[in-house]
Amino acid sequence: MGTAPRERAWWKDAVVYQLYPRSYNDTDDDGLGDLPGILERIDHLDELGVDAVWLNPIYDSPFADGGYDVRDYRSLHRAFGNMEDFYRLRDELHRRGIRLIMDLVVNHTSDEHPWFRRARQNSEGPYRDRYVWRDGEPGRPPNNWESAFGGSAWTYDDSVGAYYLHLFHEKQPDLNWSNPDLRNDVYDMMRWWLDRGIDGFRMDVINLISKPDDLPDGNPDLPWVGVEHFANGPNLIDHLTEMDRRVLSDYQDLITVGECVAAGVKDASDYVRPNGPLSMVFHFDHVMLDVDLEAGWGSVREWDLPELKEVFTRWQHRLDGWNGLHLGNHDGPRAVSRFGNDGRHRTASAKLLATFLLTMPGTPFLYQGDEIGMTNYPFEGPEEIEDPETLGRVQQALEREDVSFEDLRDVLRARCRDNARTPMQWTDEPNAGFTGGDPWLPVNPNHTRINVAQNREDPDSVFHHCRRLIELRRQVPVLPEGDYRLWLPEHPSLYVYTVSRAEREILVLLNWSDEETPFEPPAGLSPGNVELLIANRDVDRPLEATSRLRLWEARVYGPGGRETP
Ligand code: TEU
Repeated sequence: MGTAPRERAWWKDAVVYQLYPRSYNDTDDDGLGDLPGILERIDHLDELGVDAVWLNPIYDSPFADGGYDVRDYRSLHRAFGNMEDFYRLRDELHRRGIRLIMDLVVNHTSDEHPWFRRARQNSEGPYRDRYVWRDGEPGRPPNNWESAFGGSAWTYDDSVGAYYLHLFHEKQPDLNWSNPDLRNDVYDMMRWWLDRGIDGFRMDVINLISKPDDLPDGNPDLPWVGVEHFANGPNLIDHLTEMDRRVLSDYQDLITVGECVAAGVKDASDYVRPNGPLSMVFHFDHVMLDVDLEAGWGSVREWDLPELKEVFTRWQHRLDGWNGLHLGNHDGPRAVSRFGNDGRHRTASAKLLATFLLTMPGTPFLYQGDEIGMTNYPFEGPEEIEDPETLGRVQQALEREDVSFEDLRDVLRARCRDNARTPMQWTDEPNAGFTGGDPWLPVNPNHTRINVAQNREDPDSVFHHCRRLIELRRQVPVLPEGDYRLWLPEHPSLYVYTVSRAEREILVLLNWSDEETPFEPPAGLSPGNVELLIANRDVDRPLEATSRLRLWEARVYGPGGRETP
């Protein structure tokens, strides 16, 4: 550390590891990962060198949607452990300088949450208004909005004689953020966790919390009908500002990451502007590239590299605030299967993707398993799937059209959220060392080749490449906050950019393709006195003498001599 006091927020220099607890490591052989399991593997996180861990929900839940259906915000699901386990994990992470980020799921609760149970029971009581109800006839929902998991977003509740809104599973009724008591209770709950020493929240679909009162029909041609009304809604900014004033601003040094569906740079700029309520957002623009907007879920669209460059470049240049960066999470295919080549060039392409993620300005989130290049799962049938989104969508497709499960297999293999949720691959042993019991989701058969143990032994592995990149990011302060500039925007297979600040410039060369590709430094790009900082293949020539980049080759150049941050 320099002598000047650091006024900069810690999260600007951080690399965050997203950890999906259910699939990380199981210590009691019930087939589900647990907090003691994370603790057992804490050295893995430490060696990788990450600065923070975001845990997907570990709250008490019936698990209709992987824990995003919370039954009790203030207790943990038994399978994960108890609060003692939580405190131990928190302390051991903190002892290693790793911060802890929890998932905040407040667009909806479980239908088993006491608020919803009371709301159902008593039309006069104070809880009814905490959810979004509308009168209606069975079979004629209040509007055409769709659930993200297929079908109408409305379920008729016989006992109440009205419809309730659920933008996700029918066991996830949406909360009514217009209700001040609800907001107070949410803020109290947030304080409860912050007082337990956590370092921030990742806020689930936070830009969906404000719905317009008149609930207008959505454009039926959009892949998620109604999204133009329920995303970035009328009172969203007010709610976020109030949350900031009433809770967040009382705590120092928090990270707040808003997951924002269907938010463009303009919307996002309002949420992350300096001193705004959120530190950063996750947007979906790059993960939507393979979605055919007309055909929706049941198709996979071919995308090309210039489109991907355009997305990242737009966010780098136009966002008025700090960027959150990710290439994958628990909601989709594996990064290497979606953006790389998970066949013959898996190792090289996984390293290229890590090079990209970890040299972009902003805060990178590395999803568990990507540090060893884990791939999609070869799904054969619906019995291997737990994900309610995939099951809902498959059912919808089978009902509507003349298709069979076999017809859907390719789409499903490309899209299913369980691709990212299969157990972490620690070893080549049965169940990949994840559990001594029956894993809740099948373990990818490729764990015999792709696992942490093997990665650690091999100095050329994806793991060691990620580890070195994280170290490099720490030593080169230009990277998190420099100015990004794209070169060769239209080149179909090379992604070339510079990140610079003051006199320092980092050059990143990525051959994002299966072909060896000629390379000539573009006019105007004259990185003088450059040293190779890291590469994913042996580099036998200096930059000036380089005329080709090998397939999936990634190189990072910068000024010689590293700075002390
Ligand atoms: O995801 C938000 C979301 O919109 C997802 O449905 C995503 O678009 C889709 O899965 C992509 O295929 C968040 C959580 O990350 C997800 O796990 C939850 O299911 C969802 O919210 C509801 O809480």
